[in-house]
Amino acid sequence: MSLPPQSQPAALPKPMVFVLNGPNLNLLGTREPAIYGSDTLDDIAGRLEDRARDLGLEVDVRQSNHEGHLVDWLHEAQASEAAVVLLNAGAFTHTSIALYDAIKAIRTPVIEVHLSNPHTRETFRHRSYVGMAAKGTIAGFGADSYLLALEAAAKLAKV
Ligand code: CA2
Repeated sequence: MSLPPQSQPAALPKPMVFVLNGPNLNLLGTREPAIYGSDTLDDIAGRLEDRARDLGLEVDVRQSNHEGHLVDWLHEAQASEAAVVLLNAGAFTHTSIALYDAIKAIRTPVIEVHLSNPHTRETFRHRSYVGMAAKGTIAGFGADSYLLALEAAAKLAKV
């Protein structure tokens, strides 16, 4: 026997995954396809939303060219009890002690994501302040890096 709709328990909210993207990633798909692929950030967001639905997760995909926005969003992830953050900090990866501190300051696990593999590129890309603070890193698989990171996020969120 099924309960009348008003007596049914409310559906549990799905774990939220913030997907934060740093400088110049708004230009994805328009230039340097040999390095970054031809998908736009909107294409990647669509693929993440589809996979998140299958995994029982919600995704909130954002991009900013401003370091402080990324810091604020990391704080927001913790305050809003997001389950996991996927962070492609772009070039701030290699420069930002503010992002290192923000990742260390929150309990929310952060997965570092890169389209390319920075270790096969210029030496200035070999140091990652984000990677020094992150739970783990997925890099070098193009747009699939984000999808692979979402699989890891599902395991961390235990869905
Ligand atoms: O491989 C990645 O995902 C990077 O985070 C991309 C950053 C780069 O500074 C990191 O070392 C590795 C650069 C993003 C720039 O995105 C563009 C997209 C289209 C055209 C030009 C730049």
